[in-house]
Amino acid sequence: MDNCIFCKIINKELPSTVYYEDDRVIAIKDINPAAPVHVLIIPKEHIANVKEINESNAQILIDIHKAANKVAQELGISEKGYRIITNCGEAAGQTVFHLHYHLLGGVDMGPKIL
Ligand code: D5M
Repeated sequence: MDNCIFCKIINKELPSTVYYEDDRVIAIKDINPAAPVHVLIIPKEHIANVKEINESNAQILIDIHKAANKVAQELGISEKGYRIITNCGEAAGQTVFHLHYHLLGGVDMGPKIL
C-alpha cells in the first residue's frame, strides 16, 4: 500500500532492525521503545487493524503469535513474561494503520504500559 510506513519497511524501502522474518510476518525493533524490549510483529499483508480480520485472513493471527513467541524466546524475555498488545483505532492510540502487535518485555510491568 502506498504511503504506509510498515509496507515500506516490509519492502526494504525504509530501514529497520529485523528480529524475525518469514513469508508472512516481519518482527522489527520499535523506533520509540516503551520497554527494554519492544518489538513490532507485523503481517506482510496490508491489513489496517484487527477490525479487518475475517474468516479468510485470520490465520495471520496465529502466525503473528508464533513469531512473537519465537522472538520473545530469542530475546530472553520468554521465561519472565511479556505482553502482546494491538491498538485498534485512533482512540486506542493506533498511529500506524497497518496491523501490528507490540511485544513488550524486559521489565516488571504493572497493569498499564503503553
Ligand atoms: O504503534 C505504532 C508504533 O510504530 C509506535 O510504537 C512507533 C512505531 N514506529 C513508527 N515508525 C516506525 C519505524 N519507521 N520503525 C520502527 N517503528 C516505528 P501504534 O500502536 O500504531 O501507536
